[in-house]
Amino acid sequence: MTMLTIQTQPIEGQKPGTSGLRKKTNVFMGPHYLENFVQAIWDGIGGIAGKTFVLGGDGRYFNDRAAQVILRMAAASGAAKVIVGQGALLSTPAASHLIRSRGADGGIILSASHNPGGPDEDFGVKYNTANGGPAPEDVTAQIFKATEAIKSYRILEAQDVDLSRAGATKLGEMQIEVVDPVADYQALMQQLFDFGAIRALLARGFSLRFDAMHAVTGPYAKAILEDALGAARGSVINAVPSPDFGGFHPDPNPVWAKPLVDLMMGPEAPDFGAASDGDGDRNMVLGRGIYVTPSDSLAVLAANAHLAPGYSGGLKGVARSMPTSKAVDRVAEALGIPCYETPTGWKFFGNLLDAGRATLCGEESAGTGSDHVREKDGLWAVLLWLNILAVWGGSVRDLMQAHWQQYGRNYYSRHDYEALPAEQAEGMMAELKARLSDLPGTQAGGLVIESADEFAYDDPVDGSRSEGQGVRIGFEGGGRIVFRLSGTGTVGATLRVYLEQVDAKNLDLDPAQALAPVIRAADEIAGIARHTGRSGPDVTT
Ligand code: G16
Repeated sequence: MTMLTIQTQPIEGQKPGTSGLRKKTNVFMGPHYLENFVQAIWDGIGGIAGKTFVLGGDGRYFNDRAAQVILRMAAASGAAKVIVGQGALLSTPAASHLIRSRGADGGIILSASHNPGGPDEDFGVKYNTANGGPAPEDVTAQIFKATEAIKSYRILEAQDVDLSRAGATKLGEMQIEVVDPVADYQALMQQLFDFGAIRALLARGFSLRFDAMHAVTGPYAKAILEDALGAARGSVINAVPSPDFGGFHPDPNPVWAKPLVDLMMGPEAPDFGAASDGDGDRNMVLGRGIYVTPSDSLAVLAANAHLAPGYSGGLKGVARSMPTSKAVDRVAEALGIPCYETPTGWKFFGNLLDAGRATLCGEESAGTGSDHVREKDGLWAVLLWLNILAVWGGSVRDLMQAHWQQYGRNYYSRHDYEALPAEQAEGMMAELKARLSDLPGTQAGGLVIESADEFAYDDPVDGSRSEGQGVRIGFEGGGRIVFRLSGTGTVGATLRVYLEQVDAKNLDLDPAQALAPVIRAADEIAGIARHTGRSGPDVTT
């Protein structure tokens, strides 16, 4: 085996976004693109000699090839060991768990999450640190700096490593351990949840449908929901990971998981429905005839987590991303625990979880998780729901109704305007930011604006400050709009408009109706139609 040093030069645009570096697959497959970024990771973290890493991905197109390149580059730079998921597969939460449980120095996850996969779609590379979580901003800044300074990368000339079977092997001097991607994760779930109670619930005829969306959660959901818990065969659908996710977006929301939503709203609905995304960290939850917004899911899980063994001691605190609805805030208040508001991006929860300040975290973008790993975790959320329902005894609808009666209801929706020309989206945001100080006291959509600012986050653990994290508009009575540009898209700019209205009395309104004044206000305040020329959002969730 020969160690090669390949001359290269910086490639523009290798700045990690909200969650790693995401680009079109053919960009990643271009000359030196993946190699430059991987070498920049090694350089950005101060070298990898003698270190141990975890490696796996969501099985999308190029996952297998990229894994082989990364193994050869890790061996060439002196890594001691890489623990790889069989077939180069690992869900994001399972990778996070492996990094933690094996005491690894970090890990690389190959995924563009909920973005579609295939030769013409998206690919991504994400670096996680030793705590199992996404690299924080200071680390991604070092990696980006290294992409701008790179002159060469090191790679071993070698045959592919056989990743099709679990077991130990070597590449040059580096050890490779190929592991069953599901086993360790399943053991962790068994520690956190009362599998006996869930099994009994399912044995009583409680029916469920889990849509793995042709993505990585399929094998996990089959093993846990069907094999271990006894859900009827066929309860997990689209369970075989495919490189292009069957041609769909593996994004568990009412748009991309419409067949599941239709089923849950129809006469044949099972008791419980759920879906997960490309890399298994997102979740969507539904009951018969009811869709649970991710923000509500976080609030309900926080209020009832103590019903599951892993959380029976109560929660130390909760955290939500800024655009996530404030439903969980009232639960935290009632429980007498702190509630943290962080910028969008799971990486911002890491310090709070590590410091023991928060136990549960969640985001409007279909993410919920806890301190069991340092990523959001789709199947974990499903199991916590099932454990709660098994103990609580009622349906999803009953649980939501009881929750809203106690805490009031936060009607919530997100409007996405996708693939906008970047200058157009940035121009709109700049105009909006310039007007912020004039807005309080004025009216929009018939609502009185109470506050208007741009969110900045001061991390209470390490004191770091993150500015420019989205524009917040607050209305009298508790309504809210947040405007921000996505950090995960790969084409142009995506404008996200987050809409929220609180109602303590009317708990059964159509969300679109409850939110109508806030939606009108969003356009009046930001001039969305004027700037974008669009009459409405591309995706409403
Ligand atoms: C990632 C991040 C999340 C974030 C989401 C959307 O999720 O981990 O924290 O909420 O992107 O981010 P944005 O609004 O910037 O597009 P995932 O599931 O894509 O890894």
